[in-house]
Amino acid sequence: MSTSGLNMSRRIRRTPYTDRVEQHGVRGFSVVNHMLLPKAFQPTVEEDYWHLREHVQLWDVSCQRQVQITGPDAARLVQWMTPRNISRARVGQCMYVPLVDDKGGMVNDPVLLKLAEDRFWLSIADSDVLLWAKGLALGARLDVTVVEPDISILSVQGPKAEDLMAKVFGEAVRNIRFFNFDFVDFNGTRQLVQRGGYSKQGGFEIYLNNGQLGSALWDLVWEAGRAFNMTPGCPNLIERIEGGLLSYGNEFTLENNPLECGLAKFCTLDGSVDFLGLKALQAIAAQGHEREMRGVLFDGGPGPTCGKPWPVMAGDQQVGQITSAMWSPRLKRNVGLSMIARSHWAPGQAVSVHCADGVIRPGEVSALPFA
Ligand code: THG
Repeated sequence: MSTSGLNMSRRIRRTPYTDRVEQHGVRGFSVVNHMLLPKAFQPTVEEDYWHLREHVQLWDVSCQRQVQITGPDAARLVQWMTPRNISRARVGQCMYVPLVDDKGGMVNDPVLLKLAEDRFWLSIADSDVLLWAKGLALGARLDVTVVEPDISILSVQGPKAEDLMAKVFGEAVRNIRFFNFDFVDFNGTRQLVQRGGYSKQGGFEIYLNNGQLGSALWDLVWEAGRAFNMTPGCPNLIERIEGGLLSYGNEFTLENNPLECGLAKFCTLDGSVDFLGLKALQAIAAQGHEREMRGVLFDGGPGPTCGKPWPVMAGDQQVGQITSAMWSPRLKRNVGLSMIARSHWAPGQAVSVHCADGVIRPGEVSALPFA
């Protein structure tokens, strides 16, 4: 049984695609938003990596749950939660939005979809935004409804994604621009398709609005994918790190603010946008944040799995901790993500990484994304 190692129960939610993922021989799961996320299919992450860069993959990322906010105060609530100015977003547009609390701490980093002037989805990373949004709405007596709708994202990632999607859903999908969405017909149902996804190889996400249709959607895309050398896949650790895509709970938590996360460009702090953490982030910005997200390139051959943070040292001073790392078969070095202290965050600064196998691997700080 492919779920061995995880004791399954109703709390760990299956997805509409889990049956198919198991049939394809998934080799393990993680749990995100209380829902299964496939972790591997090919024998090695490297094989998946090269395939993702050259062909196209089908990913069950249903764990990217939607928090739907509707009603007269919907835009107000969304803006209250994020320092990014959403006032000029058009219907059909997506935005990557940091969510912060009153202290400026990161609550989540979802993709925002504007479905109508009074209707939004937050496509969330791994934290309970549904409860946070409901609590804020109740406390502030906002006229909104906050629910988790029956939406399950099937992601098509890789350089051949556009040709495959055009074959399955028609040529019009080619006109969808990055971080925009449109609707396609699927067996007489209307489904939202967004260009984007959790890789830098190009792709689309299908926001299936009826879990009963999961296997049928998987099968349709899978059959068409045969001509494109499609494989089942999942977010790839090597590709994600190289691309500088951050993972909530790994690279950053509620303890971090968006400036530390390198998300300053998504923060309007001049007071023209009113949100929950404005005062706190203004104070942090005035003071200057003390650490910031960077890449670390390091040698010493492939390391172990980074299951717990690895200290990043400069001499005997700890200047950071690696929270995700992997051997890059392309760069022929290890690539890692770490917040780095201001004193050492300039690219090129020499550091050493104290890995869990006891080996101290020498390296240097890098800008993100890695070249
Ligand atoms: N797709 C959807 N929902 C998601 C993710 C996703 N929710 C959870 C998680 N992933 C959120 N995190 C990210 C992080 C980065 C991006 C998307 C979601 C991303 N960033 C672009 C980049 O870095 O190139 C550009 C962002 C921008 O410029 O606006 O795509 O993958 N549905």
